[in-house]
Amino acid sequence: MVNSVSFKTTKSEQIFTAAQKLMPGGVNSPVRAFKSVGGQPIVFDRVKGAYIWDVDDNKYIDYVGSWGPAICGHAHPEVISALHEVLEKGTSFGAPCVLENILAEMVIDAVPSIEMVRFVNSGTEACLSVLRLMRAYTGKNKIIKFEGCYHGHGDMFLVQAGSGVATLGLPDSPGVPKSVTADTLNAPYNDLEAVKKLFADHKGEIAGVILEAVVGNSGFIPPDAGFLEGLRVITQENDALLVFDEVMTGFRISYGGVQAKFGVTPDLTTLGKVIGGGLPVGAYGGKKEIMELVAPSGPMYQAGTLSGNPLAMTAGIKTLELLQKPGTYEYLEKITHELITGLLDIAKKAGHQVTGGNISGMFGMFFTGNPVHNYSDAKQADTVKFGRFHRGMLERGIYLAPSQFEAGFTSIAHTEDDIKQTLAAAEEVLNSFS
Ligand code: HOZ
Repeated sequence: MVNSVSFKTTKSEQIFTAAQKLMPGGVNSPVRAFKSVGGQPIVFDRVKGAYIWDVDDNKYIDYVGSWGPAICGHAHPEVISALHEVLEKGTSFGAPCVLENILAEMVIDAVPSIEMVRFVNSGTEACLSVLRLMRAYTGKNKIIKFEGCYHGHGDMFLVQAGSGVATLGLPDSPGVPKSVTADTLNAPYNDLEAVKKLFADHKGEIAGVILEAVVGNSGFIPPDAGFLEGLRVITQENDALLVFDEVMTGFRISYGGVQAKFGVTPDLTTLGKVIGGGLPVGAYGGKKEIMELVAPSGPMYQAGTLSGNPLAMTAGIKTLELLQKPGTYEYLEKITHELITGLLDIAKKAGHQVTGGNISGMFGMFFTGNPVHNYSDAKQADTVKFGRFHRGMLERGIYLAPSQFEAGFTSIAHTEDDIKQTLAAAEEVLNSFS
């Protein structure tokens, strides 16, 4: 493990300097560029279990987990060995394979709302497709989303979005015509009255409501008691669909996602991350009656050359098999709760105003003393302090998401000792600034 004195990132710096001439901002996805926390991003070389090593051979305890997929720990031996076996048969068929049936059955068995599923290649693709389906099924165009929720980079969703848009403090993106977002209505998360008002103001025009049922893209924000239940009632009363974007939370908050944990069943669900076990994947699914509108069963068109890819299906199947072992979610809850309560306690004792929490292996801490119920509350957090915290932890071998507006993730590979080491590092860092 590195310490703040021995921390050297010479090779990372060289590679990232070269990358900046080759790719916009030197990266292929904005948040990882470290823009909001300062310093240069670390260039990584390899991963294993709860750890990640950079090109200078510094080892870090990893709480990003490839932004969620690595719930069993990176490069789990069973996932790697299953991949080797399938790799020998080739990398892509562009045609049906039995692995799709296996993963589809596992998803349908686990996720209460899903009776039929379509695999795609990313969470963004899943959300774009589900949006088309919401409109195709209801014959209505408007949708309600929530400020600070992120549903990928589709045009229609880039209005007061979370994740990189929030991290970089960007306005709604240039290149998205106003006409395309004219049907996107935004409400504050956890605000049922605002949702009721939108339905009243746009009577008969709203196809449905889409949300991160537990938010991870404005930092970690759980639903208030009754919020998800309230949305279920309001959408039913207005002949509108309820859609849970569980790209981040599916198979993480519980095996059946937020919907199984909170007992609220949406009409449609999007998935990604965990179900690909670290390979590119996404999925959308829901009631059979709705899903049968998708081509070639029905007229709503959506397609993909690499969809149902055998390697992605294999990594997904193995990952879900591993998650089915008894005690998985209890363990994730235990270590993640220890981590977040420890961090909050240390921060408060060091004189910082903080708030935060976790559900299962998803967590977050904001540098504000006020409760955070929505994106406006999250924006009150002190991002300069977060930047100092992030840098100090990095220099001590702890890799946290480089943004105040991203949730953190643990895995079943994280040990009690990893948590202790993380808290020891936090003790030093949080007492090093006021
Ligand atoms: N949108 C993801 C975070 N919520 C991925 C960010 C990245 O890979 O840089």
